[in-house]
Amino acid sequence: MSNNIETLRRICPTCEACCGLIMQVDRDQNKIVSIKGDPDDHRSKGYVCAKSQAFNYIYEDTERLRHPVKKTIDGWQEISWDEALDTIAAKFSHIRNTHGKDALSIYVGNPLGHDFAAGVYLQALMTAIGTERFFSAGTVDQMPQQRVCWGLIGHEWLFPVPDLSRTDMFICMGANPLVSQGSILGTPNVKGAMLDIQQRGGKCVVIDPRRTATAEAADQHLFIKPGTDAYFLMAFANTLFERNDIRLGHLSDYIDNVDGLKAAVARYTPESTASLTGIPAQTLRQLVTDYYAAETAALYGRIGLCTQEFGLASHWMLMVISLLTGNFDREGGMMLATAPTGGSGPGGAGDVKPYGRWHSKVRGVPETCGELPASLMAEEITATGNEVRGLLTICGNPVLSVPRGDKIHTALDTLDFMVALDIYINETTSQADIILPSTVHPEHSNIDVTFQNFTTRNYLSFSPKTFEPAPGLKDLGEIILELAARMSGLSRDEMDGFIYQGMVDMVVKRAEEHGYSLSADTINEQVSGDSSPERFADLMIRSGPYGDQFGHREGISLQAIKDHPQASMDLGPLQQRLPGMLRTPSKRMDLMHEAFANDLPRLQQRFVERSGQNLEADSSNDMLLIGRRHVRDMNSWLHNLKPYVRGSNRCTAKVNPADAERLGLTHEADVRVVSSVGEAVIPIEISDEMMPGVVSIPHGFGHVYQASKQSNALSISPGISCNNLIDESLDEASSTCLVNGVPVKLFAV
Ligand SMILES: Nc1nc2c(c(=O)[nH]1)N[C@H]1C(S)=C(S)[C@@H](COP(=O)(O)OP(=O)(O)OC[C@H]3O[C@@H](n4cnc5c(=O)[nH]c(N)nc54)[C@H](O)[C@@H]3O)O[C@H]1N2
Ligand SMILES: Nc1nc2c(c(=O)[nH]1)N[C@H]1C(S)=C(S)[C@@H](COP(=O)(O)OP(=O)(O)OC[C@H]3O[C@@H](n4cnc5c(=O)[nH]c(N)nc54)[C@H](O)[C@@H]3O)O[C@H]1N2
Ligand code: SF4
Ligand SMILES: [Mo]
Repeated sequence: MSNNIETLRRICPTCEACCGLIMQVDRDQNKIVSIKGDPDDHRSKGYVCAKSQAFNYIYEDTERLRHPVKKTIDGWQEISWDEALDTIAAKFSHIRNTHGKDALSIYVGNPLGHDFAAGVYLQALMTAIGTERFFSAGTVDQMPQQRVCWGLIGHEWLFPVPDLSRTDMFICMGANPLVSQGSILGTPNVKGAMLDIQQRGGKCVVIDPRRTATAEAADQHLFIKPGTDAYFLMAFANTLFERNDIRLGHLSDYIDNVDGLKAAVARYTPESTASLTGIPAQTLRQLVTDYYAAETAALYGRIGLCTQEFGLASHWMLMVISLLTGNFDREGGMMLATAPTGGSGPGGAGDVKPYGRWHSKVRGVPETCGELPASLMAEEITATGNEVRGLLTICGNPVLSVPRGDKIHTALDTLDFMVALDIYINETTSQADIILPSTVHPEHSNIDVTFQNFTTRNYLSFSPKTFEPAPGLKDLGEIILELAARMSGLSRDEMDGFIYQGMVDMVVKRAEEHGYSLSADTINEQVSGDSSPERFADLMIRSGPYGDQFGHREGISLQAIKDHPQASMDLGPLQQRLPGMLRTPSKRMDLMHEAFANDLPRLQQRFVERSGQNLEADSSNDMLLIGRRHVRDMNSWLHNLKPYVRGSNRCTAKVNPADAERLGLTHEADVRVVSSVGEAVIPIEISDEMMPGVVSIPHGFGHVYQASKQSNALSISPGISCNNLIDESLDEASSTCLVNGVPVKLFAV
């Protein structure tokens, strides 16, 4: 080790927890020597998980791309940035001019959320391309929550989070934050937070078809049959009405249609839903009693509630129950973060209806919040007479992460031209004609703008650039900007200037809303940052809820967090934000908004169909498939890193001993899993952590495409892709893919 060692602080960029890290960096070797949790980080207090090293392993991975490449008959060939960007712009423009804008398509994956600059410029590129065929990981993720937040609060990105540090009761449905490290629940060390609740005399309850690590840490775990949460929650609400104890609290003057909601849930009682959900009526009634007895309670749900048949209805009911019991927007309940980069005032009314403005071309599925369901990619790409001819993927691996990934892989063969902005040649990007790699986290600065909106404690963070990038690399934001500019017939600087000007106009407007005047000249004089994206962040922070308003008051700026001894600055506990932040056109909350009300007939129809089905008593091979996350995975993209794929195979099917016995399955032997669209053979794990009738297989595996250049993923942990077993079924109310509660049959091999 050299003597030129520097100690740096940054935020871990790998998941939403955003833990604070201390790194030792060898300046001579351009290497990170060690990464540890920062004990002085006010949120994580030294906590880190196994993936805290991931961004360094990625930085060092020799198979990571470090130059733009194009596909030739002789394999991948390095090309210059100018050639790459000019070719892409020319090809995409040609397709658009010849076949219209919807002959182009975009898929955006999850890691983009961890790159502030890329997020800023993405909007410009989407506008420049203008396609209705926009897909993202969001439709295999949080889309029901977006539509619920839009419907009730008028803002699709203002999500309630459980106020863990002050709640007396935490009910966690369809989430496993001890493994996922929390999603739309920004708390490093959820296990510690749950322990604190218990030590204060509070209670934690997990409702999940699997007894997860989170369930193990809770006081109570209830098995629920996959896809039935909406009925459970409607029966929960019904019980509130039965008790005649509705407490609307400080929002009572802003909530409409309580009686309509009461009528809508009337038929769903603890008794009428018990056989469907698998939760006995008495257990549900006791839970409601406990929930009321708790001074404050946070009722939270995540992926298992989103990506299922009634994702929207489930999340709608979560929010409604919080509202009916005064647990919404109050300490200890479900609250809204106040992000330092966000708007603080009333803002524009949500007059744009982010639903059904256009439809998918093949089966006419309505867009939700600007997106079509990712599982429809294959059929949209190959739509006869209306094909997608040019595709751009950004930080995404839909071939593994989206239902019918195999079909998507085949559909990609039919494209005239495909471009991937990605750091690896993997199952998806190997189908591209050009791949543009970008710098990775140690090579650019970052601000966790997205996740500051989902936190349980308000903060502002900044991660400095650690190393100068390898010579062949550009930042992802820069690449997106260059493409947006070329697609708009502008120079890079002109495009950047337009975006900057748009932000300045927004800041001037924010100032007006807050009753002070601010000129563009003052802003231009004062704004600071080492790059355009940093200056954008400075504009947002200074005009935001804690900002110095460019000298109009004491407050923070980008420089303040750069000067801070830690990578994250404490901005205090969550605050009450309603009714001030209500952005619905009426500035009120309608419990029977059409987003939910229109789904009631479908709920009722399925209730009738499913009632009477009793999985445990079933002697057939029918099972319901759910997912599973492991602490060393991150969807599909960490499987080339040896430290994270060593050890036993995690891509197994887990079933309950009773099912194993009935179906003649032996622990660690293979089982054949057959669905309506595919089949796979996979080792079985028998565990009573599974609810009878339910089988769990993780996603993100299936590294079997030989064109991929991830040799460790291919050789050490190929696994199978459960998404090849999952069809294009949707939660129709939110156009979200259904990856939990999928009917499959199991057969001993
Ligand atoms: N069956 C099932 N399917 C699921 C889920 C499930 O629970 N069950 N979960 C869903 C969820 S929640 C999500 S979010 C999606 C994820 O879906 P995706 O985001 O499409 O999938 P990932 O596998 O995370 O792919 C990430 C891609 O980003 C690239 N990448 C990583 N870091 C960087 C970077 O710094 N720069 C660039 N340019 N590229 C980078 C990786 O190489 C990889 O190609 O999967 C969904 N799929
Ligand atoms: N280690 C690791 N961490 C991750 C990721 C990863 O891949 N690996 N991915 C990241 C991403 S992109 C996201 S979005 C988050 C997701 O964060 P979480 O939502 O916390 O993660 P999951 O483990 O998918 O939790 C979903 C839970 O829902 C349960 N479930 C399935 N079906 C149902 C149902 O019908 N009803 C109920 N009540 N429960 C059901 C499953 O058993 C599972 O325990 O995790 C993030 N963190
Ligand atoms: S919990 Fe998330 S942010 Fe914290 S160390 Fe692990 S991957 Fe990084
Ligand atoms: Mo996700």
